[in-house]
Amino acid sequence: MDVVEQLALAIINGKRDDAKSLTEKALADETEPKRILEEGLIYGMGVVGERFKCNEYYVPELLVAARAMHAALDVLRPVIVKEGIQPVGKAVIGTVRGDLHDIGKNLVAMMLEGAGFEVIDLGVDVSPDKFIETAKEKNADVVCMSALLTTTMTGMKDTIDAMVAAGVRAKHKVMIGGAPITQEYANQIKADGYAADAASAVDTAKQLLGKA
Ligand code: B1M
Repeated sequence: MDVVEQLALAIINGKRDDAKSLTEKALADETEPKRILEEGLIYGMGVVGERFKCNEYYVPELLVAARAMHAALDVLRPVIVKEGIQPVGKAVIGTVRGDLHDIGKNLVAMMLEGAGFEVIDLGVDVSPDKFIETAKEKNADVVCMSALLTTTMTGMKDTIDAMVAAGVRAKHKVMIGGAPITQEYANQIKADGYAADAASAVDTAKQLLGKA
């Protein structure tokens, strides 16, 4: 097993220290950074996502894998930036106005990052204006909204309506999710995509950008 395969395994098994040292070793061995990213980090997180989808992994395994992925990414990021490797896409993500739940949103953010997206995380209680302003400023491909309360999920429609009013709706895809959200609701408010969990969110985001 070469160093990149070992790195993927470290991520799958949530071994943070190994992920960091294997990334350092791969770079020291002059392994192509793109290969470290794609066959180490992204591949590893892809396996984690698949295991999560089929209930082989649960939230704790996802969190330790994410921790390992971030440790590796911290080492790799400056090299990626220097080499000008393009992300799969840019995603702005946040929990909608009035809603403070962020565990699911954080999982979605980290799975997107693990899949090679640049993720701008606005946190919780995000107003429609903040989503729009950031999406415009960062030239985001996709605006990702999470909601956990039936009383706040209407913030998704408010944001889409505000995007229409601001004339930017066609510029950014919109993906939504969260416990009370359904595909029917996504259709109703004219979101472009819905995902039931963090791993499916990666598939949906890629489909929306034609990169599936
Ligand atoms: Co709150 N809470 N909570 N809470 N809380 C729920 C959601 C609730 C169902 C509990 C209940 O009554 N049974 C209920 C909502 C009822 C409803 O609206 N139908 C509720 C309530 C009522 C409240 C308060 C109003 C309670 C009160 O104060 N009276 C209050 C509201 C605060 C506010 O937001 N303004 C409140 C507060 C809190 C805490 C702060 C204490 C805490 C949040 C801590 C935090 O997030 N940092 C909390 C928690 C932890 C929960 C429960 C227990 C767990 C939520 C969670 O993190 N799940 C929840 C009950 C439950 O679900 N068992 C509950 C784990 C997480 C991994 O799942 O977020 O669904 P989830 O994310 C999944 C998918 O939904 C999906 O992917 C994720 C991973 O697979 N997904 C997306 C999520 N976002 C996505 C976005 C996407 C795609 C997929 O694309 C963009």
